[in-house]
Amino acid sequence: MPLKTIASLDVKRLEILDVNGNVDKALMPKVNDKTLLEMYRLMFQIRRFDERAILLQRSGRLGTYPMITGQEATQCVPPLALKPSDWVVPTYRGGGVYFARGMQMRYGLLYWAGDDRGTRFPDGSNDMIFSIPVGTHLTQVAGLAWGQKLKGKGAVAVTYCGDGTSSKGDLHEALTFAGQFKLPAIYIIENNGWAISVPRKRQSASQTLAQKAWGYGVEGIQVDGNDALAVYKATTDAVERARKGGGPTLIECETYRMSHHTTADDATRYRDSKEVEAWAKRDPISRFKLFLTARKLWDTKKEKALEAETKKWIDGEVKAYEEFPAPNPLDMFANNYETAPRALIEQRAELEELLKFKGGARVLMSLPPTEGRFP
Ligand SMILES: Cc1ncc(C[n+]2csc(CCOP(=O)(O)OP(=O)(O)O)c2C)c(N)n1
Ligand SMILES: [Mg+2]
Repeated sequence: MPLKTIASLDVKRLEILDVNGNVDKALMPKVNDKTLLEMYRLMFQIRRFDERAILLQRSGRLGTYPMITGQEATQCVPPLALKPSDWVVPTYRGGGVYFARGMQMRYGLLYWAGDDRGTRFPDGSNDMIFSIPVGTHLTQVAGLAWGQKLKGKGAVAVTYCGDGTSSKGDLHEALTFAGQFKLPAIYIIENNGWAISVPRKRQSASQTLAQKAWGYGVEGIQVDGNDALAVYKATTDAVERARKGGGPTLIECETYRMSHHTTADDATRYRDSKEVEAWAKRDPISRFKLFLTARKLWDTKKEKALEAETKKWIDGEVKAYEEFPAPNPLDMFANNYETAPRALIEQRAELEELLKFKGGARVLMSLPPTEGRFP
């Protein structure tokens, strides 16, 4: 007797816009021209911002920076399916998410200069700063979604993690919880092909990352993450379901990290340039431009105007970032504890004393390594 099939997996992949700008009309989501143009503006501007941030880092004007290029659709489009009052927690690579959520990018730069004043969100925003330890936010977002469910006002919580991070236990715990409590949570796996130097193939034996959803009673779908229309449809569907009490969704956006892991990495040491060239042909911005042009929504004149506007915007953000008053070194002790432990109180007092002397901070920097100063 053959065994009975008691459950089966049916993993779907959503693709709407091909690399030549052609659309699968049957799958085309309802989206007005204004939103389409906004998608393009966001993706275009964050690409230019990324290029400038890299130049700033290379010329010593910015700290380590994680590149976004190639992932613009996955990052900039889901926020368009949300309300400002929803909750969003991206990863450290999520500059495009924050930008689409209305963050002033001078703060994005400030953050990567090591200044915690860079975590400034638009007034009224519920969004949160990412965690550098990968995946630790995933269970917190289940908690956020649970809070929203209890409040009953229909808000959703959206979060991101990388393909590498999807191997961590955090996602297992978060999805178990989100599935069981039918939470209004959306988990986007930003599968960019690499976790630093580990390729997706070596990351997990799972055929897709989307299918992990089935293990937890969560809806799951794989999406062409370089296809802004597919990302928009998958997110709007998931948001609608979540707002109606239909529970969580896991969306695997298959995209590609076109650049290094961060400015501290050299991807040419571990990956084949042919792979990068192949993905360049699947660029999310160029195919969207072809689509807009065919719809008569875009032309070279508009492109030129956007280019000029973008340069002006970035110049302004960089100027504002570089003109920020220097931080008070004592700020590093703020906002960590409600009641600071004694060691920190002593260290703060020590620094305060040193800062009373001219060049005091420099004296501190030139002290020998921690040896002998900490038990
Ligand atoms: C808990 C933890 N372990 C290790 C690291 C070091 N680390 C930083 S990024 C990264 C790879 C993450 O890859 P992925 O999740 O695919 O995200 P991507 O950088 O590709 O966006 C690792 C292992 C970390 N930040 N946190
Ligand atoms: Mg990755």
